Amino acid sequence: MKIKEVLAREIYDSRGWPTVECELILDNHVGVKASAPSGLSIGKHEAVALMDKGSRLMGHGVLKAVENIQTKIAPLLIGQEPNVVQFDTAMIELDGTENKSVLGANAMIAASMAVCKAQAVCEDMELYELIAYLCGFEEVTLPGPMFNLINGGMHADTSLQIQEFMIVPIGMGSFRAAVETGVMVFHILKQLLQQQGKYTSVGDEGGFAPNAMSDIDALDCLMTAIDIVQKECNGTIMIALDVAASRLYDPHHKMYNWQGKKVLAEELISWYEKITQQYPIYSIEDGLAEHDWANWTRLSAQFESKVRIVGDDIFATHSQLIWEGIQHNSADTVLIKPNQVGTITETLQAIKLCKEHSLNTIVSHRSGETNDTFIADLAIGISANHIKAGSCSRGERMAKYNRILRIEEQLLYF
Ligand code: 2PG
Ligand code: MG
Repeated sequence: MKIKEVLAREIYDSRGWPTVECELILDNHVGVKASAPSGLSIGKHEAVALMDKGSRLMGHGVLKAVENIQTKIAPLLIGQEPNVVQFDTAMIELDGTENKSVLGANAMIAASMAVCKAQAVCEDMELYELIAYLCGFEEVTLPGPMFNLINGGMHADTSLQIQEFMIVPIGMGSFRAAVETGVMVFHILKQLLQQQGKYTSVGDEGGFAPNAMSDIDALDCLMTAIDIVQKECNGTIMIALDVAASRLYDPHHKMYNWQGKKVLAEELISWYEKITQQYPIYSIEDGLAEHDWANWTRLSAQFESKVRIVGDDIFATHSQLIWEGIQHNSADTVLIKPNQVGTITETLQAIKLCKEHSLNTIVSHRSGETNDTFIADLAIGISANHIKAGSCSRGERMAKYNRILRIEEQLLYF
């Protein structure tokens, strides 16, 4: 089956900003669509999304990226059998830059995901099956969910410095049971916040965005909710944090702006040490800034085998940076966000590198999302350790978890 038509358009994401959607129509008239998510705490190594600038939509329009699909990327596809590896290779060459700034990473990732979906249709496979096949994996396992129940940092108007307070249900027996646990903690947490007179409106990723709370207050409140639900479930509920510390870093003084003071990396690490003694901390993501490589090694050594140290901005899903991280023992876990690198083929290369070096993987959404559920299939296809797709609310977050629930059913009964 060949690609007959390539369409691209501007659609709107969960924050109401424009993003790129690519649609491919095959010979048999079957169509597939894919859309680019967008981040807010963006790493400096991330592939660059092309924005129109100017006054329309406050400069956030993506019509140039849309046009790039229509005029430059489409000729690579029309009349071809969909083959994501061949296509990505040609598209990377056509772009010709390190950071995907000519075609735009938003155009490229939307096209790359769409081709991957079209290839799955042509091969008569589920998307996660094709992804497993492309990686050479014979079996798949479901990821464990990480639910971001309290939103801070750049994702909400709160005074919380930590960007994400997540819960990680472990050993629940199934993905469904893990979701049930997450949902229960979410609803109990809402009641607790209401009792304390806090706002229960939600931030960008569907987690609560409570007013007048310190990071420790948030941890305490989350812990109370966890304790209540923990009594009713079989496994263990732990906490994962995304500090998104690049945003707290002052490169000039090599210090962090932390809780009203300027502190050294050592002091931040001591704070992490203290909280891991008080709370069941499973992992710490971006505990240090992307510029602070030397201290990442120190952080990892300090928490080795106690708490997972997760690299997001520092690796930006780039194999080269992950390789450097392996050399320096910077982290034991890598966050995987396809739009950070700009194509699915490069994302799968980064994942293979992680697997070869026994690094854990967490497939992640972005704070600006659409209803595209590609990352759910990606997390299963690569047997990621975890998926983080937001809280237990907001349709664009739940769409990912619901897709995994459906696949879990398929894997159990077929
Ligand atoms: C992160 C992500 C997703 P953003 O930092 O891990 O939660 O946020 O998409 O804003 O970079
Ligand atoms: Mg992060």
